[in-house]
Amino acid sequence: MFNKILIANRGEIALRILRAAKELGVATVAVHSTADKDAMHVRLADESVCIGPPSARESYLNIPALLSACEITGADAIHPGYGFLSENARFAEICGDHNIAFIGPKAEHIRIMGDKIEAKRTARRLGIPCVPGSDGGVTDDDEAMKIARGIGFPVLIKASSGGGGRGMKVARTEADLSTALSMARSEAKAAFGDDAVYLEKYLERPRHIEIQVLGDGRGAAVHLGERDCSLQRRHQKVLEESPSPALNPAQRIDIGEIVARAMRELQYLGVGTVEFLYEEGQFFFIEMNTRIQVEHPVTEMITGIDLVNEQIRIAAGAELGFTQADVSFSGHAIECRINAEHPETFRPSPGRIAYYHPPGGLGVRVDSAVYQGYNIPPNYDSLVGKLIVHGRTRPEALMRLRRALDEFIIDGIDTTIPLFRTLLRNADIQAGNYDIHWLERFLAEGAE
Ligand code: MV4
Repeated sequence: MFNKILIANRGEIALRILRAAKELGVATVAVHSTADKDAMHVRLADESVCIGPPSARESYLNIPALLSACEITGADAIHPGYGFLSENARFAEICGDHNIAFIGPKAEHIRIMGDKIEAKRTARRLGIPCVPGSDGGVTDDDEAMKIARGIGFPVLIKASSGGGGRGMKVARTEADLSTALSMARSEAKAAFGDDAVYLEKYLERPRHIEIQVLGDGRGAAVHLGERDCSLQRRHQKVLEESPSPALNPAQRIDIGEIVARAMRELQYLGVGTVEFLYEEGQFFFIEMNTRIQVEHPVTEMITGIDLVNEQIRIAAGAELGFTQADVSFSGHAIECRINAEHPETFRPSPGRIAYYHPPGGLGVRVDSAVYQGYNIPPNYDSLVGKLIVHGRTRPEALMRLRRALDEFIIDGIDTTIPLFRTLLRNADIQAGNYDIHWLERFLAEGAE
């Protein structure tokens, strides 16, 4: 096992990693920007190092500063959390070159999945069902038209370096295709310095369902079920749940087995998430994330498996230690992402938390790094915390979530808590009847 882990992140995920490290008996180093000197992760870690000014580029993304912090403190591993350097293959390699373990997948797999064309080619080779579309990148208009006619309109043009919704263009008819293609290309070039694009059948009303995986890098891998993340606004997830209200147990086992088999073949190491669009009973691969995700607690609550503990153990060379048959799923979990934003306009609301009272009781988990008197800096994302509930059934989880939201008091800033109170009274949400466009439609209609 490692002696000391440096946590290259901030906020709730830094605390989440600290907790896992402590339970493994491993010492921790927090790093922080000058804006985060009063952050809870700094206070709770065994040691801390200031690595730069508020701008993420000069602090949490500053590779030389992070390596120096390892050198100074004697840390032998880095956990990148999510965002920041978590899916930077070059950073994973650099850590290795400096004899520091990168707590994450092999650099090779991070690189493949970061290139969406390569990711899809790999998924297809591994027997994972993909959205019908181009076999690799598309360069010229005639070729694109041939493919589009073959799969049928509407089609979607995606940037290979994109992901998370950036750099996509829909072509509804043949007349739109050439313009959509050149716009997607130039936007991709400007945003990512890479104009490679590919083409897919556009699915009109899918759900976003993702499969959590865990592998030991030596051919053992399991799936830990799915999360339904269809409730999104501007490609930001708002609420996640498991199991998905749209799946039956047979469908869950089918797609889970396909993904687990693929991860065994790949000799995948660490945690990962294979993302699908799901429509009319069929799954279509879109992307794979090679990091711990914000919504991982939903899976932890129904499997009882500590995903961050597993990440650390496996990065330290441990075997998986259990098989698919040892994984069982119990009850239902739902997560709400509480942001420091106005609940209707979504305007960011940094500032001082004047009063803080988190909910508690059976089946309630709050992953947050804020506290009463804490001043939320304006420099980073607006996540203040995650409220996760578990119940034996979905109705029980929903009831518990409404109860917990009513207990949650955060004064002094705007938060999205009132939005969740509204959403959880809605009949579609209660019935699990929603797709990836549901929330935007609901908000546009004036959230009645
Ligand atoms: C799609 C799609 C429809 N058809 N691909 C957006 C984020 C990126 N990860 C993939 N995305 C989409 N890909 C095909 N072929 C619709 C979306 C999409 C979306 C996907 C998941 C969750 C929310 C979304 C919101 C808008 C569009």
